[in-house]
Amino acid sequence: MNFIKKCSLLTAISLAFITSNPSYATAQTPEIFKAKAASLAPYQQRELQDEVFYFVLPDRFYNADTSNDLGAAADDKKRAASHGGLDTTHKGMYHGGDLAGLTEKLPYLDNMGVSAIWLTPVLRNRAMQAGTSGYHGYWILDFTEIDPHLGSNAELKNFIDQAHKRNIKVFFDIITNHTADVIKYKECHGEDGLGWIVDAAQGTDCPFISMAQMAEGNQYTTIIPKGDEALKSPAWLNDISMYHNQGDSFWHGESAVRGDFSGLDDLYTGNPTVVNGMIDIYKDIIEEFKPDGFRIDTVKHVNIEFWQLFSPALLKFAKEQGINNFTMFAEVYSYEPEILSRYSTEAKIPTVLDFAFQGAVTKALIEQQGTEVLAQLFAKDHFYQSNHKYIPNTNANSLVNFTGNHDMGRFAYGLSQSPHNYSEQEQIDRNLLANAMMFFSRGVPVIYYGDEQGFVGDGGDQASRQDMMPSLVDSYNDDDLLATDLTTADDNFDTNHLFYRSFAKYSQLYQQYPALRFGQQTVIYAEDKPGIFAITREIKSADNNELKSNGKYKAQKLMVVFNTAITTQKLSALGAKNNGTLVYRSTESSKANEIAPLSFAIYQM
Ligand SMILES: [Ca+2]
Ligand SMILES: [Ca+2]
Ligand SMILES: [Ca+2]
Ligand SMILES: [Ca+2]
Repeated sequence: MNFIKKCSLLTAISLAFITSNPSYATAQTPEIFKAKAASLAPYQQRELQDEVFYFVLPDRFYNADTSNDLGAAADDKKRAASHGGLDTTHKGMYHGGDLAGLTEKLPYLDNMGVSAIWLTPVLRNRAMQAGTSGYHGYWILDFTEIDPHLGSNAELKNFIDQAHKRNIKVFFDIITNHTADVIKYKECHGEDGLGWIVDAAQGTDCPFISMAQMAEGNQYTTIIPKGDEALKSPAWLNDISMYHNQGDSFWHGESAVRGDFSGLDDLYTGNPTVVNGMIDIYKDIIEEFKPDGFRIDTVKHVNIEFWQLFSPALLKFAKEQGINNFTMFAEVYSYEPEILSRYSTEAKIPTVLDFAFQGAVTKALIEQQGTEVLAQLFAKDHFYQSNHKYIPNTNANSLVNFTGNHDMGRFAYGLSQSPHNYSEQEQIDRNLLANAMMFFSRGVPVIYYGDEQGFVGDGGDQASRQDMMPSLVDSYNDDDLLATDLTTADDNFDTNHLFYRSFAKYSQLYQQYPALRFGQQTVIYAEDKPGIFAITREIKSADNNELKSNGKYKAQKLMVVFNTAITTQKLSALGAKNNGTLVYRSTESSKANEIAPLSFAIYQM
């Protein structure tokens, strides 16, 4: 679609800040979009709720150093398993992006208002497994060094230094559930562990064997293929007794915790040696790199008792290392607040990614369910209330919001697949509104890399991990990106993209009004069909004492009104005499008391 045509369509919904600058499609100096409020506190003093996150797969971002594209040298005896895997035309292989590339592109992120970067795992991976590569980082062999495809330990330190100089935090994505797939079972992979002897009709899984079945003498015969005996680091990870060895998870019951994640060696996380070994591994990472926090992978697949020891130990250690606001958030793949909240309360992890939020926004803006689905979600926020020693006053404000990710796919993909057959313009409007809900409802926003450039994708997993640098993957490059004429075959660091600019504006508002970060949320209006959803965010002066390091905030109350309908809605629906002073609205409307279709407005009360 021609971009000029898009511009004319955009006038109906144009963001106010774009309206005031009609020449936005022309080249600008990126610095003029610098969105961060001058008042943004130094990173050492900020809490999780202060952050605007950017979640990125370094391999798919920017390749600033082609000399590391093949990873370790083929003749590097210690690291040969981390050599190769490069195929820039294949969505399941390494594409060359690296830490040097991320460092070079920090201004691009800074200017969008990003205050924290979450990297997919950067530790050294097995380069190849079952025909695809470890470009995503989730197949760790060596927990003590950086994957050579991404750069060196020194380059990671430099990246963090440069980010900190821009007042941007860096979060690592960590894994304790599994390592790369090294251990095999003779019953599935043969005597040498190199093949597959499972009945083809059963697929290529090694069926899970329960503990009850093991007690009856039914168990797998483990084997490490010749030459792979010392692949992992630290050395204790090469001990087969440190793993469950029960075959592949089918994601339910006992198998969800003790099964292998598609062959990835599932650690025996009930064993004190493993608990202490993992605590030591990540203490060393904290000590060496001084990251600002961790996102923890596959948390639901590890027993709760492990987290009860692991989380307090690391939070305490980080504090001792001088990282006062070090924090962690968990990936618990569940849409139920009752289940999600177990991990931020009982398991003692500070907070979790809010899959339930993602689910509710999908229902409201893709499926066109009533805005009451959002009210129903927030009605369960009390599940997150906790107050234990290392995590005082945890509540739903610290949940980590997102609209899509590298596993489930992008929000834009969900919209593109809707049976409602949304026009491109409506897909754009609905994306903008979903992002606004992510920023201005309670919870911390995460921008999934590429969303700011209108990436869509053909699905989840590999299909949602497009390149920001010019791509050679056909199934990416045939996508129709939103609000641009570019494709993923082009360089996509466009600081004039409508979505990039909207994120910059949202970030600015988020940083400018403490109530949008710390204010108690109250739902004041929802309905059983698409229409208005309204909340207030309030910091009462009495709350100040409860804000552990932010007692500085004055009382503040904002109202945020979203319109999920394709018709104009009247503010009078809220039944209030005084709706406050307009702070911002995403779409101009002819009357002050109206909210344009698929738009939102913020008022100060
Ligand atoms: Ca590279
Ligand atoms: Ca395995
Ligand atoms: Ca497990
Ligand atoms: Ca495609």
